[in-house]
Amino acid sequence: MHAATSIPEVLPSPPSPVVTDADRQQARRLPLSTRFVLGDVVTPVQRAFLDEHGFLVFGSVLTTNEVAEVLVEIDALQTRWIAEGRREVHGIPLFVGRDPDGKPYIQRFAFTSLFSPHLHALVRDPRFAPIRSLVGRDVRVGDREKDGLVFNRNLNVPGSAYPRLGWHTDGLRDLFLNRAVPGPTLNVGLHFDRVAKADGGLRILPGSHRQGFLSMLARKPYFVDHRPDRDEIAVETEPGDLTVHDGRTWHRVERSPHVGWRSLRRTMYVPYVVDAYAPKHEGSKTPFYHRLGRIPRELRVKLGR
Ligand SMILES: O=C(O)CCC(=O)C(=O)O
Ligand SMILES: [Fe+2]
Repeated sequence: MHAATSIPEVLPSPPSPVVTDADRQQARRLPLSTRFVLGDVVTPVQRAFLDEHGFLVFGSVLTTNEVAEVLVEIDALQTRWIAEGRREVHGIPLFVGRDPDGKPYIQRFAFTSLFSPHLHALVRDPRFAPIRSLVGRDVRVGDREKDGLVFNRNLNVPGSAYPRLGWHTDGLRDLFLNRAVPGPTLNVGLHFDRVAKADGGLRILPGSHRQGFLSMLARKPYFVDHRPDRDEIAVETEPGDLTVHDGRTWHRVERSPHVGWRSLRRTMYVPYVVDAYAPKHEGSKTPFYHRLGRIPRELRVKLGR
């Protein structure tokens, strides 16, 4: 038995909004670049926009101060994990590359809320209750599930372990984890840098979550395809913005055209989960897609490509 594997608390969330045809029509008329305001509840039009396009952006959900506080936590975690020579957490590999000065730089952190009380508390803040209502009822934070609370730092330098990410849906990963055809899961991201279309960043095929299982399986070759799609849109973000995307949408992360620190793009993905409790622990097996990704990534870092 492992300590502290009791099921995390179910968090309060308001009821999901009732969506009418008028709401759907209104949502369809809004530009795809709409930045919504997060209130005490998700509005029917916001829900309709997510259902229609597969994603939603809420502007300035974290304050400037909160953004800075999270970054301090992550820097502290980097110092600690580099000093420990840590390579993985609970079977999930850390992506360790080099920063613009050639120093070791963690570019994908997993399970951060297990190591930072500050982050553990932040993702339970009442302001996220409406976001949780989008995910479902009886939502918990998956501190120990999947990859936990993930923090990404995309950087475009020689030796970067994570400059970009090829086309994929997140649903297929859930398929490998659960061995079941995935229903809708939502991915909730917090953003820490100003990233406009010209800076690279998140690209999504709007509406692709509605195209069925076959499209999810085979519309593009997973992760190796980085080519722009004529139907893709760029999700532009400001520090403190929150995004929600349906796990079945096709998306990718475009490499920044800038180099060095100017290319830095930081995001945090919050695992709000409703499915059967499946915690990871020390000694958990590395999922096969993480084992697969590890080899080319570590080679790239070594060769400084
Ligand atoms: O960096 C992002 O915003 C998205 C990352 C992503 O798609 C993933 O980790 O599955
Ligand atoms: Fe993804």
